[in-house]
Amino acid sequence: MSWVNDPQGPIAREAAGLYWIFFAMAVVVLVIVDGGLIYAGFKFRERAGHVAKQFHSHNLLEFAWTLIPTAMVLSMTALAVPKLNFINDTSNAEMTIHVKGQRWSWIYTYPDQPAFRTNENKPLQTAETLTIPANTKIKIELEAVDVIHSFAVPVIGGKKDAVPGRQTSLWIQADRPGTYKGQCTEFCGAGHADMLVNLVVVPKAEYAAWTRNAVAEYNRLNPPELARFRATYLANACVGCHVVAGTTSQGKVGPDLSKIASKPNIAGVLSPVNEANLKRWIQNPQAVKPGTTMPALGLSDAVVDDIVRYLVTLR
Ligand code: HEC
Ligand SMILES: [Cu+2]
Repeated sequence: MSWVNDPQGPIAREAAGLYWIFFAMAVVVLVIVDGGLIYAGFKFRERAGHVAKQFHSHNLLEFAWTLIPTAMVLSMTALAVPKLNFINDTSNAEMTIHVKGQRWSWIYTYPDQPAFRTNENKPLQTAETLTIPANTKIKIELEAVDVIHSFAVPVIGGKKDAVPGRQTSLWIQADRPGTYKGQCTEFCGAGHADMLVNLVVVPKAEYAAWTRNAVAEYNRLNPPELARFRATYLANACVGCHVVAGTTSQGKVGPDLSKIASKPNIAGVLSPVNEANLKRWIQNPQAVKPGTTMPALGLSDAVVDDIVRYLVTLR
């Protein structure tokens, strides 16, 4: 399924239409230029008894090869500008989702409306997956925390850079329910290849039910008594390298920590998995396992204590 053959939303459809027109123009140019070159090469090649005709300042030819390309470029512009305006027009969106790019995951914050509010009285946030209703114009507000990332889901179209210190936006819309793959398209470091966009489109009529379930699941995985410890974990660099299911921690560089408290050991070397050992590991992984690629982050004792109190609940 590629966006040119099988576009799944209005933006990709507009872009695919243009793509085929430009492709046809390019084929015509290829045939005329290379065809003429090959024809002339044979017909006028040097051979005994034949002298090639020499000419320059041929007005008709010079006009033709100036005017035809100019007309082509101008017509491409005339075709493309209205499409670009359409693609860039984020007005009249039915829903706005805030998307934050950080090494190496996307964090989606749903609208600040009662339906999306969690037990923390904040709008629902997800990281693995962005779920939207079908046939609905969605505005995406983009922000980047660290370096430039780029949000793109080719089959439904739309692509925009997320730039630190600036807010950019685009809109997306999918014709049909399904799962669509996208990717950060701006190289952003070691975990770049894992910075995927997993877009799930549900039927419009089922979106309210999806929202209820998603909020309930979030509340189940994020009980209020752990709020402070979890917040400390989520505020630190761990999230860029580790997954904790149901949270915005979706880094794929290190092991999945969703069930760390049920594991027999830490990094294969330190057991059991308890607060003291986790603290030892986080404060100085190199001392526990020389050569490990997890860095010491130089966090204060208090911060590490909070983090390990959260980790021991993950089973
Ligand atoms: C730059 C990436 C990176 C960062 C940042 C990072 N880790 Fe890790 N972490 C790793 C890697 C890689 C491993 C695997 C190390 C090994 O097995 O040698 C690991 C292993 C672990 C383990 C053991 C997992 C297991 O399954 O045994 C724990 C627990 C852990 N990290 C917690 C943390 C916490 C908490 C933070 C934040 C304070 C953090 N990490 C920050 C990359 C990172
Ligand atoms: Cu990125």
